[in-house]
Amino acid sequence: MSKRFYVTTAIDYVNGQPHLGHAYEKIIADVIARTRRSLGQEVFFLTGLDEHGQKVQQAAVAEAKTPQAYCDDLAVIWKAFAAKLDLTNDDFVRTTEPRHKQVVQAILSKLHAEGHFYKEVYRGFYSTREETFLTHKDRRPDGTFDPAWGQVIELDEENYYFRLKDHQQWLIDYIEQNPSFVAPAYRRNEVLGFLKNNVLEDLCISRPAARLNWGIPLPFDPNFVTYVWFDALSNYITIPAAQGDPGVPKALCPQPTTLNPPLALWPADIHLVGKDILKFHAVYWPIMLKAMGAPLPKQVLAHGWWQKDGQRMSKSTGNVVDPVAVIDEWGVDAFRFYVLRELDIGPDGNWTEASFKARYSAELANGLGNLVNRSLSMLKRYRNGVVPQRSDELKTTTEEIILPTLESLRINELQAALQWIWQLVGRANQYVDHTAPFKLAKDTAKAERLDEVLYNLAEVCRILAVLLWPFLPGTATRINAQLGLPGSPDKFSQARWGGLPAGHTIGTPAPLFPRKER
Ligand code: ME8
Repeated sequence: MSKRFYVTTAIDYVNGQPHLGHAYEKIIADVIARTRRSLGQEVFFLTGLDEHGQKVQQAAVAEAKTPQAYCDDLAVIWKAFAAKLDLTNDDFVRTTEPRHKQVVQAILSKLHAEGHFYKEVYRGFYSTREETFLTHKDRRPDGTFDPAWGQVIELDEENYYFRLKDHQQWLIDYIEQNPSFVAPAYRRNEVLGFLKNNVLEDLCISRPAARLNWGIPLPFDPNFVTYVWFDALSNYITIPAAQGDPGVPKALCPQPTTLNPPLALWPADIHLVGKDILKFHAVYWPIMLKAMGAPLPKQVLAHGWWQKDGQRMSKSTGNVVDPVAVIDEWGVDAFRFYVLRELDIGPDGNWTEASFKARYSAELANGLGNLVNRSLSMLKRYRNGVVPQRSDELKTTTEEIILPTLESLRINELQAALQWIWQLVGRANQYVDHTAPFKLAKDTAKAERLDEVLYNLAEVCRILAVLLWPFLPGTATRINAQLGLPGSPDKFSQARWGGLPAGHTIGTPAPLFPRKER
């Protein structure tokens, strides 16, 4: 039994409709999952919804629904959204599912029994919007709180606390000894800076049921529900635990696995998250896991945030990008391409309609689309669609691109991989211009030369489909079909020069990215 490559995304709050930021994160995870599968690894890709807590409860009340009915209705939309993005997630977790709740309670029982929690009265400030306790350090010089915290109330209540600060030095040492645990490197430095310059507060892991009842009851005290972040972070391990994963401590698995061989997922290979929730994943989560006695994930990979037209996206000002509308108009691959090509994993990005259209036109329609369409159309027209004898004229050029593309993909440099692939698109388009097959076709004495050119172009198209598969799966499959090849080009081992056999008849060429006159 071999461990699968296990990649997760943040689970989204189900208190509204999916937006560009959600889509971006899920697409990155999908490209990573597809890449690993194409490299020949077994993969498990998990995404899902964060359904408990005050925000969801309030949103449900606003729609006069029970929280569960509200979540059930929205879960349909979010699952359809995952399909719309062409995600290949292997599972979809909802934190209201029994399989999740059962393991969260097992975690809480174990940590409670082992003395990781204590009960204490808290007197102080509380942000209802962020469901977070605030301290004097969070106050501005004039004594007020930043409006981003929403309504801040004074609280006086008893809760359970997790002894986080006991593990502070251990975590600093762990991150220093495991440099790839947090990526990119500047995010790791941020986490280390935070840990070295602050004393960790113990984490409040409960909310009194009298104030908030939309949560998982504490198994050892029914007057409290679990703090939503404790509940949500646990999803990464509850799904493996629910299936009896051999990598998860037995005390957390409700029953031994019935799968043969067992599904071995834990520890996760990559937790993909936005920069705003890095502290939860790089500080709270590893300490929670250490207390559970579970191995730590290999990496927390933090991506940046999208703005639109240089401003924060916000429903109230209407400054949002609706991914579904963009996909309906331009196609899912155009959307996937833009977000991955425009923004590397790490920095913040800015969506503008002008740059979306510019990339669509230059790189997709005139770049890739034009190359594939003219290459295959000429093969159809001049050779009746029959692939000529193998020729190796573009072999070295192509191999010089395949290598760094795969290297970039192995280290999750997705933008760099796309840049390499488009170098091949550019060189092949130049090759068409230099060799001018449309002129060669007019001279029967140049038939052999035309054969060479047509072979090289068709073979580059085939290899491009293989390299593009993780990014633009629909387009890659269409290129394959136009080449008359069966199935999807979903194994990088197919990216070897000479795979297209002489005498093979291609399918019907058709534009991949229609030009839009707008
Ligand atoms: O934080 N650009 O959920 P969420 C890029 N439920 N990414 C963005 C973004 C933007 N403009 N806006 C949001 C939560 N995101 C918790 C997570 S995980 C155990 C619990 C990203 O719906 C954000 O950074 O507010 C996060 O990674 C994800 O979308 C879900 O955000």
